[in-house]
Formats: sequence, structure tokens, C-alpha cells
Amino acid sequence: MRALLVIDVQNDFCPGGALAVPGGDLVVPVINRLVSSFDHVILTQDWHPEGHQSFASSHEGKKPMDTVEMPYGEQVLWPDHCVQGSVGAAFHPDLLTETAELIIRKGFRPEIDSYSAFYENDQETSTGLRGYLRDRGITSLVLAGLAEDFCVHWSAVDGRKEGFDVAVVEDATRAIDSDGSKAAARDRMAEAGVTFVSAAEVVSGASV
Ligand code: VGL
Ligand code: ZN
Repeated sequence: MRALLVIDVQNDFCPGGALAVPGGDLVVPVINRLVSSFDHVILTQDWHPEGHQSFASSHEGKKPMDTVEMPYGEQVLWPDHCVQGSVGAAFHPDLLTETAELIIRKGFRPEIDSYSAFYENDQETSTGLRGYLRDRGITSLVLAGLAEDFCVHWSAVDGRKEGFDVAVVEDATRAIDSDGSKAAARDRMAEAGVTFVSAAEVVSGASV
């Protein structure tokens, strides 16, 4: 059984948003076609409290894209984004959300960031997604959304670690791509056994 996992298609990751991914809004019509062809859809939502430790503004003298050492390792610092309940944290208004069976919110602990839909950045704190998928009998995941080199990347790799088949829909994702992060993420996903497919292939049933 397969599910579509739509990562962080929120206003702040789209043009005009606080952490805009280039072309981020262009994934919406492509994802909507996928949503219409899946029996099971799961959405994730980046969901930070004000003053979250992944925000550069929470660290004296730091600016976005600087890094800091957290107890769990190096953390990239971001502009304030996806603050709980804000317009920026809302899903893109055109995204089809009605048929979603689960919305996973992540990054709500003030001290830990969470890129992956499965585990927070300490690689230990679970979001509960793995248990949900197991209980539902879902074995295969098709991933789309934002950003390819951060939340999609880590969700895909963790999905493989947990034994799911994982395909990323190339034309339904966009990357932040700072410092070669897009190519590095593609390499790490491929190494983990993630496959790359097109939305047309998924909709036509030619893949997964
Ligand atoms: C993301 C950076 C910070 C993402 C979330 O959704 O890829 N990136 N928070
Ligand atoms: Zn975030």
C-alpha cells in the first residue's frame, strides 16, 4: 500500500514567504494532480514556536544561513519562519488538503529543529509517523514538496532507514540550493536507495 507524503507546502516556503524556495509555488499544481490520484495522502507542516532555536534571531550576532553548534550537532540558522498559527505557516492556499488523512507537525520543540517527517534533528525524537505508517500497513512512500535539499531529503533518507520504499517526484519538489546542498542531497538520497520519478510516471502508474 502506498501513500503520498507532501512535505511543507506552506506560504513561508513560497515566493513572498520568509524562507522562500525558488519556484516553491510551482509545485502546487503538480502536487494537486498527485493528490487526486492517491488513496492515502499525508501532509507535513513545519510548525515552530516564536523564538525557536533554529531562528538566527534567537542567537546574538548570527544571521540566516550561519551555523551554530547544538547539543545534537551543527544546525543551520534560518530567518524566522512557519511560526505556529501565522499566515506563513499555513498551507499554500491552492494546495488540495481536504483528502489528507494525517497532518504531521514538526519542529514545535523550542530547542530542536526537525527537517525529517520521521525524526527531529537529534535523530531520536520521533514524530510518530513511522508507527502510523506501520499500523496502517503502508509500505511505499511517494514524496513531494519543499525543500528538496532539507525536509524532503531528510524525510526520504529516514523513510528508507525505516524500511519503506521511497520515491521522490522530481517535478513536484524544489530546492533551496545553498552551497551545493541540492546536489549533495541528491547523492545522499540515491545512496540511501531513494528513487526519482516524474509526476506523469506516478499518475500513469508507470512507477511505484
Ligand atoms: C525547512 C529549513 C527550515 C524545509 C524547514 O521545509 O525544508 N527548511 N525549516
Ligand atoms: Zn523550519
